[in-house]
Amino acid sequence: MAELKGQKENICYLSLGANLGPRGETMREALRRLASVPETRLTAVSPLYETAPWGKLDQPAFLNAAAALVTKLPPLALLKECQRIEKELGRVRHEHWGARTIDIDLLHMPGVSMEEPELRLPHPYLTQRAFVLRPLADIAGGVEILGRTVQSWCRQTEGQGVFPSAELAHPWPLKLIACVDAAGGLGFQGKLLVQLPEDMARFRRLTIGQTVIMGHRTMESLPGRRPLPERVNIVLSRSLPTEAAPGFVVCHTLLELWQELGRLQQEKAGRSFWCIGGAEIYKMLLPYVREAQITRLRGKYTADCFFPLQGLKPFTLVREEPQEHCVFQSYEAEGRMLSDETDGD
Ligand code: PH2
Ligand code: MG
Ligand code: MG
Repeated sequence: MAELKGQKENICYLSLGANLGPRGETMREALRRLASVPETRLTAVSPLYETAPWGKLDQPAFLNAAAALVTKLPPLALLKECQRIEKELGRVRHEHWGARTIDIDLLHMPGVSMEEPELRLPHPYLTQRAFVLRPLADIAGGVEILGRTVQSWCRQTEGQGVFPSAELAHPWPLKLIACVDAAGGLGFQGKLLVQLPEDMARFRRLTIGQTVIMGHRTMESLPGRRPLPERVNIVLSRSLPTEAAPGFVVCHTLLELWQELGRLQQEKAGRSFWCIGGAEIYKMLLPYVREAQITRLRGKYTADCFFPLQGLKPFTLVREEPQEHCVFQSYEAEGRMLSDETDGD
């Protein structure tokens, strides 16, 4: 194997899989913990995939993803860190290839080949498994392993039952905040329906120090077209040129947004990412939202754009706080947090 000097940085590609318990939450938590491994940076995460069990068929479907780390740790030290995270997240080792709350495997470190009892690199089944190759192709399609690119290995495993997982495709779930009238109205002629001091105070309290994600038109509606102070301001727009929005981070695709959120997460863990509208952005990002704070205005106004209220159906209303002119509602997406985990489901 290549000598890994203490201070040299190496790339390592990993595979994550879960098929017991709240799989999406566990995967996200594993990624957050990988992002805080010492001497290591998490540099890329694939979307999550829903995959048919491979090898041992009589077990629940998996969620799988791939991630890339840049690390100064030697392979066995990194393996130990992954095993620690598996254990912390409730991994119990039963049977070979059996069901698990979380599995984190080292796949490949360019330039490293190793055959130790604890660790073989590249991973011995890598080239046969679509559930590994498909997510890996998203973040490292051009990388060569055993003389062929990941993309090319991936094409050989087509038909193994690997599907993008719609609502769980992002490791850092979003929050959403909106102010709507009785009919779901959001705004009229590019402006909010009303400027309600209690709602504005709530918005400020929740988003200050955090990241806000908005569409092009919402950005245009901000006072002086300036970013909201004391917040990272992201604009998601297919066509807005980066230089046309000083003070904003412009993302042109969802993938760019996920990459930006990954970078921000790396910079400072525990930040919330608030989707603040408008209508199109709410609609596009709602599948990735885990918490929604909705201010319901009591009256009905003239509106020309609307919140996708039917999108809140899978959510549970967990709190209602009546105010003078509105009601503050808090919704949570289905799916338990790690801390309430009981048995596998
Ligand atoms: N992991 C296994 C065995 N089989 N199948 C899928 N779909 N995903 C996995 O992560 C997986 C598997 C052993 O680690
Ligand atoms: Mg495995
Ligand atoms: Mg493993």
